Amino acid sequence: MRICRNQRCLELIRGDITRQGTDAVVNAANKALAPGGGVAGAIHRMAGEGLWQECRPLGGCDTGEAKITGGHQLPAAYIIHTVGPVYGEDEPADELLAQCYRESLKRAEERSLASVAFPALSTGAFGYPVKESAPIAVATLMEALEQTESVTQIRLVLFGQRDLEAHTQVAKGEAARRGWQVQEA
Ligand code: AR6
Repeated sequence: MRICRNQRCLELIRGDITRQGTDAVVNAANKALAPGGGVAGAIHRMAGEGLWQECRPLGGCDTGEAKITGGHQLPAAYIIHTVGPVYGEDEPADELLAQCYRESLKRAEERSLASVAFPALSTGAFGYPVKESAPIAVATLMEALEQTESVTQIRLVLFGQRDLEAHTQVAKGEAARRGWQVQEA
């Protein structure tokens, strides 16, 4: 499913972030930018040792910030690493989560990239309930797409069917409210 306005689209799919051929993919990173579990583990495994070598000298990343590296052996040319809030610990969680999506897009804009794929940040090991995170992710990305220059295509890649359905429901509601067109896949 895609929602579009002014040739800018937010697409929602079920899939694996490591397999996306967008200009950049976003990593749900830890503060050390080290290989870990979930998305970070999958990205580092697929990208290869060169990614950790590039990440190590970057000095880590704070919650709500984003850093960019090459894509190494991923299909995407770049990886944007952002550290989401740990639910129940990092506050204000909603603002920090929105900031992760916005800061990631700033790194993409600095490189004049056109397409970026995101996982559902913070909703795995960091414990953010999808019911609460989905409206933040969708609204933040739609608002960002109204202001970006180079980025015109954003893909939200959800790992499970329930996560896809939760985000799709929110996206349809926001599309109706903000006058975006819904294109069923
Ligand atoms: N593609 C797309 N989504 C995925 C994939 C994948 N290959 N694998 C998992 N997900 P998480 P976080 C979903 O835990 O909550 C790591 O250990 C998953 O189902 O990757 O931000 C890091 O090192 C969930 O919905 O990220 C950090 O320490 C979502 O992606 C910490 O976890 C995010 O899950 C970051 O935690």
